[in-house]
Amino acid sequence: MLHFNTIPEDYVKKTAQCAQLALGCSRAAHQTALRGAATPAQLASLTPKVRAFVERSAALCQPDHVHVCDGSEAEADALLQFMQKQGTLKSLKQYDNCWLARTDPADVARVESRTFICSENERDVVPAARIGQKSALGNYIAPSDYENAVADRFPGCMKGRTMYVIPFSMGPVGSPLSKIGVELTDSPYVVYSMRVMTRIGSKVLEALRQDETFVKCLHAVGHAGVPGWPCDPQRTIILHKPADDEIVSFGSGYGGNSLLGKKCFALRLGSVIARREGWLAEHMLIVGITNPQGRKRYIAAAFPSACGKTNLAMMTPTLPGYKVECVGDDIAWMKFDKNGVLRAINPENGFFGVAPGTSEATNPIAMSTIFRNTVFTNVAETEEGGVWWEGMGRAPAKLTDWKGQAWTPESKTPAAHPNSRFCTPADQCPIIDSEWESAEGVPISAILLGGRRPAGVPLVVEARDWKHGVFMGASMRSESTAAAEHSGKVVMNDPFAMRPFFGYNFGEYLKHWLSMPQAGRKMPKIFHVNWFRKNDEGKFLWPGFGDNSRVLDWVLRRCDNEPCYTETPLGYVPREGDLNTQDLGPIDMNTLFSIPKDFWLQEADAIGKYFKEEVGSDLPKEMWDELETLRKKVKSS
Ligand code: TSX
Ligand code: MN
Repeated sequence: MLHFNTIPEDYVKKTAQCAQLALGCSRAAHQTALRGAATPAQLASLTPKVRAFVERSAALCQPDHVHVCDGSEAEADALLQFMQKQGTLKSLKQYDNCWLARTDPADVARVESRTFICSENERDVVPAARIGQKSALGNYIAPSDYENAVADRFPGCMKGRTMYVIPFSMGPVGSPLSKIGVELTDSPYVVYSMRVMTRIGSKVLEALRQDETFVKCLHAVGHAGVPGWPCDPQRTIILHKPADDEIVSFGSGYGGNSLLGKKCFALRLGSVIARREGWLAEHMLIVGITNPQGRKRYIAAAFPSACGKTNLAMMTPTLPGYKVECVGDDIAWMKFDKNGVLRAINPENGFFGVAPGTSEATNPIAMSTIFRNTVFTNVAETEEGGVWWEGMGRAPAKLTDWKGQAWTPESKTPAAHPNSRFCTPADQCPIIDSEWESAEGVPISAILLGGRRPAGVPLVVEARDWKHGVFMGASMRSESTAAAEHSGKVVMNDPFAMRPFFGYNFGEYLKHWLSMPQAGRKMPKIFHVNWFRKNDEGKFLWPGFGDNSRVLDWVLRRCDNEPCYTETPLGYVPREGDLNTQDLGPIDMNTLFSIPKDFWLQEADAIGKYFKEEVGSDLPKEMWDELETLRKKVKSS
C-alpha cells in the first residue's frame, strides 16, 4: 500500500501556504498552535524516511493541512480548544484539566473481527490447524486484500481535515529497549491521547536522527459517525503488516483501534519484532515489591481482561512492612541483559484504564491518580461537572449518561459504558516506581500468569521449571462475559493473555518462549494465580485485593528458594502454614488449594482439544509432553 512515490505537484506549495493554519483553517486558537508547525522548514527537518511516509500518505489521504506535533503545552492547549469547538470534548469543571469525550455509540471498543495481520504466507499468522479457516488466535489477511482494503478507504479520506504527524516513542526516549513510531492521524482526540499514553514530539524526531528506524502508523476516522465523533463503524478495519513495520487503521477513533502505539505496536508488531530480536513483548503489568527487610524485587504478570490487572499494578498491601510500586499496568517489553538478568520496561507513558469498578475500595491509588490531566471517555457526568460510573459508589440522583441522556438510579441502562476509560499520565500515580523510566529496565524475579477461574484452580501454583511455566501460559483460561449472542459467563482460552494480540503464529510464539533458557541466564520462576475461586455457595474463597500481598510474599520467598512448598500434580503450592494468613479471619484453605481429580482430567482434555483444534502441528512437542505429564500426575493422585 501507499505506493504513492510522488506527491501532487502543488502539495508542498499548498502545505507551505497553509503553514500558519495547520491545526485547521483560520481559527485564531489554531494559529497560536501553529507557530512551529508544518512549515516547509519543518517538513524538511523530518528525517528522509519520515518525510517520505508523510508525503505519500498526504498524497493518498489529501488532508487540507499537515501539522507536525512538537509535543508542547501550547500545542496541547490548541488541540483542546479545537476539540471543544468541534464538540468532541467538554471540560469537567470539578477537576483540574480533565475532559469528557462521548464517542459514537457504535465506536466503543476494540473490534477483533476487523483486526488483521498481513503476511505473504497465512502460516506466518495462523497455526497449522486453522489454515484457511477462522482462527481464535489471529485473523490473517493476504497482501492483495490488504492493499484493496486500503485503496477502498484511504484515497481522499482526510479532505477538509488536518493530518497530524505524531512522532512517538514506546519506552523512555533513548532507552536501548525503546522503539519509535510515527502515527499519522486526522483525529485530534488521538493526538491528545497519544501525548498521554506515549512520549511524543520533537525529542522523538531528534532521536530519529540517530537511528531512522520507526514503525509507520496511518490512522483515519472516516466521514460517518455522530457530530463531534467522526468514525465509520461499518468500514472499520485495523491492519498490521509486520514485514513492512506498518500499521493501518480506518473507521474507529477509540482506544486500541486508534492509539496505535498500544495494542497494535507494543503487542502485535512488538511480538514479531521481539521474536526477530530475541526478546519478549507481553501483555503484562510490572510492579516493584519491597519486603519488610527492605529487599526490593520486581514481578511481571499476565492476566486476561476483567481480572483486575490495573488493581494489582497499584495494590496497597495488607501485610505489614510490604510496599508495592507501579512500573506499568498493561504491557512489558523484556530482554535478557549481558549479565543474564531479564530486564523489563513499560513501553507506555500513561494508564488507559477501564473506569467501571474503579473505586476507593478497589483501587484508591488509581482514584488519587485520575482526577487531574485526564481524558475520560464514555463515563457518566454529574451535575457538578464531575464523573461517575458503576462501581464507584452511591449513584447521584441525577446524571448525564455516556450517550448524553438524562439518567437516574431508576434507569434500566448503565450510566457509564462498561468499556468507558480514563486516560491519565503514569507519572501522576502516587506509587509510581522510582525506576519506572529506567533506560536499562527493571530486573524481573518472577512471572505471574492468572485467570478468573471460579472452580478447580488453586490460589497459587509454582511451575516446576520454565517449560512447565510455558505450558501454564499456553493453557491459560479465564471466565469472561461471552459475546452478545450468548448469555452468562463462560471460561475461554486466553494463552498468555495474548489471544487478541499475537502478531504471529502462536505455535512459533511458544517455541520462542521455550528458547529463552540459555547459558548464563537467570530464569525467573513462573507462577499461576487465581484470585477468583468460589465455594459451593458461590462465595469467593479468597479476599483478594491488598491481601494478594500474602501470595506475593510466598512468591518472593520461593524466589529466595525457601523450602516453603509441597509438590502437587499441578506444580508446587504452599504447605499448611507457609502462606501468611495472620489477621485474615477464617479462610477455607483446603478448598482454596484443593485439586479435584475429575475437574483436572476434564481440564486436561479441554487443553488437549484446544491444542489440537487451534494449533495442531505447530504446537511444540514439549507442550504435548507437559500435557501428558499433567494427566499422569492427576490420574495417580
Ligand atoms: O482486581 C481485583 N483483584 C486484584 C486486586 C489487586 N478484583 C476485581 C476484579 C474486577 C476487575 C477482584 N475481585 C479480586 C482481586 O484480587 N478478587 C475479587 C473477588 C472478590 C470480590 C469481593 C470480595 C472478595 C473477593 N470481598 C468483598 O466484597 C467484601
Ligand atoms: Mn490490556
